[in-house]
Amino acid sequence: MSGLNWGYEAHNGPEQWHKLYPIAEGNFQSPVDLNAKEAKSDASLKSLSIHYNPASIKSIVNVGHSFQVLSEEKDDESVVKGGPLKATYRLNQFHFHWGPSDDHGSEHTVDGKAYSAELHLVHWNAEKYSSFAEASKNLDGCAVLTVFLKVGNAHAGLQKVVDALSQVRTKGKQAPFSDFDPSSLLPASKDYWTYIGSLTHPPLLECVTWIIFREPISVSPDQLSKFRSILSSGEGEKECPILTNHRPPQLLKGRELRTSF
Ligand code: B30
Ligand code: ZN
Repeated sequence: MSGLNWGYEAHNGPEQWHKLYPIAEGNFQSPVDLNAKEAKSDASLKSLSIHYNPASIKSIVNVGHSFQVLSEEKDDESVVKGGPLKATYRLNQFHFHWGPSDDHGSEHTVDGKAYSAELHLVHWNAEKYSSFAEASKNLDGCAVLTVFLKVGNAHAGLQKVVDALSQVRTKGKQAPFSDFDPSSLLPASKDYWTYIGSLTHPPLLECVTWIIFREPISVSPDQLSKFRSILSSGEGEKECPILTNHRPPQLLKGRELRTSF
């Protein structure tokens, strides 16, 4: 495994990452299992305040291990605050994790059970830091709003994202993607789990306040299969679809796992 080509296969996957990224064996790694036995309900947790401006969303890009929808970062137009957060966190991008079949693909699990896929809305602390890169070096640097995807009916908001995937089929491709409201991907209930952890792939930095919604959104088998149709290979290379991109749960190692419910 060389520095640039970590991935999700046996030779470069989650079990190998610690060789180049020793923090993989740290005390604040993600994802984790959201276990009812470990979780403590915390009545003092405030409700979340989430404001997204569809005009902040600018483009979609294939990054080789996934695709990401990018938000403009120059202002506080799309932010989350409240809940466990002590600052306002600005939206940087959102992306998904999935698996080779519909029955697993989420990173976090609930009482040992995986969902089909997982959405990460990635934010950084723009009150204290000047970029995502700088923020990610600090424990209070990032906040990831997380939504589970459960296989069932097609999701209308998600379909707009799925329809754009044909424009970013190969690694490195980027296309305009605008006027999308990320709130359309949130569940009705804002009940959540929260804990302190890390980015879920290299560089695995321990910088994330995880906020994970209890209620999943739906995704159809056809929508999920389109996630798996994008390629980790570049244009003109041998076609290699991204069939899986989720890290398994890591140990909680004494961390607090709180619920708003
Ligand atoms: S996650 O939400 O914990 N899965 C990064 C951001 C979010 C997560 C994991 C990693 C990260 O490293 N971001 C900055 C550098 N990245 C771009 C990216 O956002 O994610 C470089 C890259 O590798 O393309 Cu993937
Ligand atoms: Zn992620």
